[in-house]
Order: sequence, then C-alpha cells, then structure tokens
Amino acid sequence: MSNICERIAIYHGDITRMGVDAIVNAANPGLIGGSGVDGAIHLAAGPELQQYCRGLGGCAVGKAKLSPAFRLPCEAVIHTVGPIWVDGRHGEAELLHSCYVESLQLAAAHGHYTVAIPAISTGAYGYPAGEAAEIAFAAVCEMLRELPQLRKVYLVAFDNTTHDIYQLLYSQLTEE
Ligand code: AR6
Repeated sequence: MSNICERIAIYHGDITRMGVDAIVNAANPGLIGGSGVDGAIHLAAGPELQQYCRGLGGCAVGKAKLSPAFRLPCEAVIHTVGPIWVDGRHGEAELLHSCYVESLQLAAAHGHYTVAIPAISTGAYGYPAGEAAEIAFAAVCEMLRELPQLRKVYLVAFDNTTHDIYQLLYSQLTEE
C-alpha cells in the first residue's frame, strides 16, 4: 500500500490554483458551465473554455471529456459529470466510481500524470460527503494500481467537512 499512499495527496483549497497536469471539473451533462467548482474553473479559464466545451457535444453521467485549460495554471481540464443523489438506490455509487475511473484513464491516455480531483457530486448534486469520499479513495487507489504512469492524484477538499473526512480516510490507508 505504501507506493499507493505516496501517489495520493490531500489538498485543502481552490483547485483552480493548482499547477498540476490536469484538473477535473464537476460539470453538468451539457458542459455549459454552472456554479460551484464548475463556475470557478470557467471563471479562471476565461470564456474560451465555454466556447471550446460547446463543441464537445455534452457528456453522459459517469463519463469524462478533455479540454485545454486556457488561462488556468494547469495544462488540461477533464470534465466529468457526477450523478445527482436521489436515495442511493439509483446507481449513484457506480456512476460516481465511474467518474473517477474515466477521468484518470483519460488523463493518463493524454500524458497527464499529475491530476487534481474535487469532491464530485457532493455540492449541488447532493451526494453525502462520507459515502462519496469512500468511493473517491477506492476508485483512485484502483486506478493508481492499474496505471503506474500516474505520478500523483490530489484529492481536493474545498470545505472543512470534506477535508476532515479525506484526512481520516488517508490515515486509514497509511495504516493498511
Ligand atoms: N475548488 C475545489 N473544490 C471546490 C471549489 C473549488 N474552487 N468550489 C467548490 N468546490 P459542486 P457537484 C467543491 O456543487 O455537486 C454545477 O453547477 C464543493 O465544496 O461544484 O458535482 C455544475 O454545473 C464540493 O465539495 O459540484 C453541475 O450542474 C465539490 O466541489 C453541478 O453544479 C462539488 O460541488 C455539479 O454538482
């Protein structure tokens, strides 16, 4: 597990300031921009991002699409669409897991080996933070095992609650 732990980091703050290879956006199926992290990414990237995204033809829930980063300090943005939380019996867990898997596979396929990912679906889409965090860690560990070229995956916590949960899960990981 030690090799995996060294390749995961928790980052507390604004993903738009991160100079990694690629950041992941928690987008909507139309890729038309929105609030939360999506709004922050579009604001920092500039209007060219929205223009580019219009040409991507949307994105299905659980899938991911790549764009340039324009004025952001990273090289690329991976737009993924998380599930809207209903009651946990509508395939939400599988779809959220798929967001992490598809985003990291797409990043690696384009040579982006340091990737930052926000807590997908846990804001406007209402996914419970604890359950979402467990899925995030499981999916990221799985991908780090499968894709040795991924150097570092930052799990980004913007709010304190998410940060506390991520720290707890990270400490459990290092004990394994
Ligand atoms: N950096 C990192 N994380 C952030 C930032 C930031 N600058 N801003 C917010 N977060 P949300 P969702 C965290 O609502 O639930 C949009 O309108 C936030 O604290 O951004 O997947 C889209 O267009 C939370 O932990 O995404 C969709 O319509 C996490 O990002 C919809 O919202 C996700 O919250 C997607 O909803």
